[in-house]
Amino acid sequence: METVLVTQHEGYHEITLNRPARLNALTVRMAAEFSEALDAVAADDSCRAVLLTGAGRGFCAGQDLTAIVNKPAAEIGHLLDHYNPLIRKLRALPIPVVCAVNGVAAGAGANLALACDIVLAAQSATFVQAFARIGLIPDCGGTWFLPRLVGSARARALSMLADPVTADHAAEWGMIWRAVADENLMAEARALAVRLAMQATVGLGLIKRALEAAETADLDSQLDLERDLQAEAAMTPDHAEGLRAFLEKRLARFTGGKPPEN
Ligand code: LHQ
Repeated sequence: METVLVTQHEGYHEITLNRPARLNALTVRMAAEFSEALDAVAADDSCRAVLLTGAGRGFCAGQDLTAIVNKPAAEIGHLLDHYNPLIRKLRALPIPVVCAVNGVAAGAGANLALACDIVLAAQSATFVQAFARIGLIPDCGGTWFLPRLVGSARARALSMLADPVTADHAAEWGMIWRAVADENLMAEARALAVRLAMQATVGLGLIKRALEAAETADLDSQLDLERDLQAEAAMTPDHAEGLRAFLEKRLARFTGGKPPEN
């Protein structure tokens, strides 16, 4: 792979968008390679978290605009058939995805970051819903993520004005988890990925499922879902280990193992 780099660390895969000269702007090829990297994550039982970042000074500048200038307008929307599966895969992965936003995240690049479970950003990074500047609308889930994360008033202004938001501001608004000093970003993001990879993996996947469902569910059905997923979580060896560790007053040693088959 060329436009995406994958480094396999103990417990997690680090995926790096790799077109630094274009601030990692997205192309159809990059989407295909990213998708392949996510399939490899899903196929690797020892992979218990993902860390996504960008090479060079940017995270991702969204769609590569040089690749669409000569495209017939009628084909532009279809480009999302290449990007939407990435958003769906990130949300459906049963393990946590950490995003380290190392620099500007613009257009689809901003929303790719927002699709991740825990987003850290370097203090010098900015988030720009750049679409309105070129007469387009937020995509890659932007119209779904933004109002949920920052509320309707901010979502509307950010989408229509396309003003950059600093990492500190994004954290203050709840758009991301935390802004960190530039020089600490990767160390903090890797420490977070390691920490998550050592947790009760099946349980974390079930938390992800429950929170995703909650975005569109009513309380009644969410209570039922929590009951069902809790029953699944309770069957995992990591739940038993967590309880034992509590009673023995020691740190738990989670394996991420699945519940025994009936
Ligand atoms: C780029 C890009 C870029 C190509 C910087 N493409 N080269 C739309 C259509 C269809 C379906 C799929 O989905 C989408 C969704 C979208 O994502 S639409 C939104 C696309 N993105 C943008 O409109 C952002 C365009 N970029 C910018 O506004 C600026 O580059 C930002 C604010 C990201 C960064 O500004 P600076 O830090 O000043 O960097 P720069 O502008 O100097 O960029 C560095 C290089 O990267 C430069 O190339 P050069 O050869 O001059 O050094 C840029 O042309 C190139 N680049 N974004 N999206």
